[in-house]
Amino acid sequence: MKKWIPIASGLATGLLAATVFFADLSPGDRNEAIAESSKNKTNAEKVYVPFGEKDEYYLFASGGHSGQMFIYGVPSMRHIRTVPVFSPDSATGYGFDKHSKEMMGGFTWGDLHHPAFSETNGDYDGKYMFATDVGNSRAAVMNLETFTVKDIIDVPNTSGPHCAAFVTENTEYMFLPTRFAVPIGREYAPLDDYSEKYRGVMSAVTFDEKKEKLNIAYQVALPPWSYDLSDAGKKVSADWAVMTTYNTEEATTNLEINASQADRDFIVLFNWKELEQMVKDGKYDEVTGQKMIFPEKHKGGMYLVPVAKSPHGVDVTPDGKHFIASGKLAPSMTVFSFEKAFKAIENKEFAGERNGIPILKYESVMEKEVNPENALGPLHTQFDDQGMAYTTMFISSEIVKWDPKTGETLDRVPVQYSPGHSVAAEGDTVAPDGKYLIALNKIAKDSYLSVGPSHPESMQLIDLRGDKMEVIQSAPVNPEPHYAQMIKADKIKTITVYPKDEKNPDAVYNQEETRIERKGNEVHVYGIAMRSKFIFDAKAERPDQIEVKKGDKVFIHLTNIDFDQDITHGFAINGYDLNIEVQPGQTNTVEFTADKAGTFPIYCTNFCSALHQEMTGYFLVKP
Ligand code: CUK
Ligand code: CUA
Repeated sequence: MKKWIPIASGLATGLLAATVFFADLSPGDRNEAIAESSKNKTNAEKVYVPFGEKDEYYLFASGGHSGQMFIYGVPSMRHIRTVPVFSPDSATGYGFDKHSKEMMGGFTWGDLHHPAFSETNGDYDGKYMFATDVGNSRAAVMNLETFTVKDIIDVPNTSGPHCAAFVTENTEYMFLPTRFAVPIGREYAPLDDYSEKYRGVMSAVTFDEKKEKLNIAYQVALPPWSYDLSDAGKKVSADWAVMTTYNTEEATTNLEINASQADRDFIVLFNWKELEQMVKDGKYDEVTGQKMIFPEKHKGGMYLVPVAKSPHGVDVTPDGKHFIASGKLAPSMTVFSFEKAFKAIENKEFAGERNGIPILKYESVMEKEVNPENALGPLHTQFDDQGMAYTTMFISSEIVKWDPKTGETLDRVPVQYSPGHSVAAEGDTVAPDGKYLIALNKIAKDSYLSVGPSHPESMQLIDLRGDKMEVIQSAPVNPEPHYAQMIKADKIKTITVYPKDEKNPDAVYNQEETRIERKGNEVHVYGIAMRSKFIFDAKAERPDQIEVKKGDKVFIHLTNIDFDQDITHGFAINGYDLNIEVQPGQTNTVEFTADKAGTFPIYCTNFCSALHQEMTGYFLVKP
């Protein structure tokens, strides 16, 4: 095993590694490898994307407590777009128009931790992106033809579905375990009743692609522990999923000490096909409108695997044969075998149970413990095309490359600083690409120009193609990417304009149909936006004027009839705290009460033509 030498002597290590690496190859491969490495491209060239060309991958980085998703291009690491998911965003009018405001459900922020692509046969299909909100316990789905959020649901009985918008091989489910245990229905219960009344609920969420709606299929009432990271099985383990837990001590205060007492916590191993069958067989209770499985009452489908205390990440290998757990407090990565677990379950080799869930013996499921020398704080693991593992070391600030089969450490690279997750190209699929890895660093410190005491986070692009990992680009990012997903760019098929929807009663596609209708104290405007004017009622003396009475309920339906690439219009009423966006071909509605009398200019907020400045009108409110 190669010894880890600090950065100063890194070059010597690199040379040594290169020698070993080349010696292992056949002459042909060896020449090719030397030719490749002798191209000696500078890092700048490796990340340079010439004008007219595009990046090879999309990176979707979770925006943490911004409630947004950040879209980057790889390898340039250019920030392309911020897509609001759980928080309103005036740049796109998200949270202001009727549909997104309703989806937001009155919440004004979210904490987006884990994004996950929809999958077909274990591969990203480029159709949808799912995400979870730890802040207000929600889940969302984004359509990748338009990069817009289509549905958000509340996840009842849980508090902070931290982990896991991780999805199964054919997007049958995403499983959302709760980070904080709460009483079912979030009813009041003193913390003295914690073990008895509190629960850690896992929710199985389905997605109806036709309706673009999320639904909760069933929930499982687990013991009152904290559920952390999870991953869905693949191939041989496709019917299974795993998640880590901590605080199996059931501490209710001072968690940093009390939740770390026991030597072991658990990984929950569950068979979702079996849970699905249990629900079909009626083995559940109806609670708060949900189908809730109580394991102490209806046994089956769930098992506990002991693991080093306070585990954080758990990741399934691309071949689906193993799952690897890492814990902040124990400096090791533990490789577990699904096959061994299946055998132990078949033979009922249990070592007791907790709350009706059988405990498997550590020795009968564990395959190896891997402890790279001086590597501290392992958190999350990603994989390349050869099945090699890359684990982030939060404390020793590095990525360690290792072989899950042998446990051998193959390479290490320092990152700036304290990586939480990393993400590999196509990393959560059954066939990762192996080209790039991005370290999602929690702390940037001295990396960029200072913007005051609080610094951005940093994302560092690592080239995996050579024999040594090499950091080739670094990009600042807003707080804070917890996890990310990297997908081949050609898998995503965006549309350039919204197709006409003649069935939409709110849409108008020509001037003759524009009109303002009054029904009691409701005013409905059916207008169009086009370069470079608004037409709310073509027959009126002033077609770009809307007049209402104070107290009226106003509905403005606006269709952008510029069926033309990148011609987006905005619609704002000056002084009314309103701004929506209509993308090419789109119809959007804003609904509000005219509670202020007076004169309020209307204007287009999104640059659309040389006469953008002239794209205005008046909103008049009679007292
Ligand atoms: S978690 Cu592990 S570093 Cu995935 Cu929310 Cu942040
Ligand atoms: Cu329309 Cu600016």
